Amino acid sequence: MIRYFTAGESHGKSLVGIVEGMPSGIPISSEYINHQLWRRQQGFGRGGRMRIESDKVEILSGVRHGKTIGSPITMMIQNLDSPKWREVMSIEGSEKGTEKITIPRPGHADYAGMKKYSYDDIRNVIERSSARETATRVACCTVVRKFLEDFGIFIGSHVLSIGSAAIKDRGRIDRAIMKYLKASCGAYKVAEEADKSDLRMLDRNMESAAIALVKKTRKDGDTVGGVFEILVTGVPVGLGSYVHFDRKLDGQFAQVLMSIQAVKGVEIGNGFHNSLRLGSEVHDPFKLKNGRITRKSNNAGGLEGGITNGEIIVLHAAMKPISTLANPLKSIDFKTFKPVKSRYERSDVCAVPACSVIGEAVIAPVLANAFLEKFGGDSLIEIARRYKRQETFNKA
Ligand code: EPS
Repeated sequence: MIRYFTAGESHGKSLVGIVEGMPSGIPISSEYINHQLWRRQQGFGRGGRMRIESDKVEILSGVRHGKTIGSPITMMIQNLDSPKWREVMSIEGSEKGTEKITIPRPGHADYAGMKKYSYDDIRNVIERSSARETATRVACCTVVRKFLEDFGIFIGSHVLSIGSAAIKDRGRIDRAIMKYLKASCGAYKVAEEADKSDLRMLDRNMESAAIALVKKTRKDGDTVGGVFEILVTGVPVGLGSYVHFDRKLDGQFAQVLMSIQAVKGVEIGNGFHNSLRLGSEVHDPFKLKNGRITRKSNNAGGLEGGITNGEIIVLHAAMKPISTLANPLKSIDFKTFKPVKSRYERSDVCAVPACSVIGEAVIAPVLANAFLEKFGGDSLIEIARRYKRQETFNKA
């Protein structure tokens, strides 16, 4: 099974990730990973830090002559901002002379993290709870994503709403998406189209409204969240389990998406909307098309009973507004226990586009592990031999 691990503080020297359990023979390059890192850094509404960082991965182990060799893959990303933080983040030596952060930001991990680890300096919490960590997560998951792509499974995403600026004409967007999905890279074509927009929105009118909203939010010293959609194409029937609660794929997708900083809601297919409708309106009737079993609709989002049903996987995730506000909320100074305004530390106003790219990445290991569970093997060649694509799709 594939596992990965990330380490590193936001303003420390570098971020490190280790991916373990990758089969051998998967072609991979730092250039391929760097493109995903670049995508994660884009989006209107990001703060000053993104003008400093230019994330590039250095692969330190597990890849030889451009292919995975089955051993753990170690990757490192330098924090270009770190020289300014050398004293504050010093690994050795005393804390003397370093300012202690004692005012927690509401909504951030600051207060709960400080209490959990008995800190008198919230800097220890800020550094690791920061969404900077997702740079390494994307690097690790991109290696896994490449494995899926080698079997024709492609992941893409786009943004549905930023605050109250939400796509209204869903039918028009769906028609555009259906056209994009015909590309050889399936759902990734949706990602490429969304990448052309500053907010990764497929509806250009809504994008303008959303950009205006982000600008106003920044001026007001506030922050704004949003909702994004992830699509996966080329997924065979039967990944996951209805037998074991912990192997149900919908549960596993929810876990990894909820693990992204600031994500507070996940929906599989039209989950919430379905709850407002009758069963006869929700469940996706079967039909035969060119000798293939398919559905008239996809309200289930490609998952029934915790198992992939061969339709496109559709996931939605909601990101709350970032909790660092330039116009801060009330807090308490834990040095004096006096009420004060919360601290402001450089941050983003809106990071929903970045979050959607992270969402694409984090679901890859869930899918890859379910794929390996069914078709497993130690090398790309061995797995390819076991995976007979035609038989695993919905043939009548
Ligand atoms: C973040 C605060 C900001 C963001 C950061 C996440 O960083 P800084 O405190 O250095 O200005 O830019 O995101 C990233 C650095 C990144 O690479 O995504 C936070 O508090 O979570």
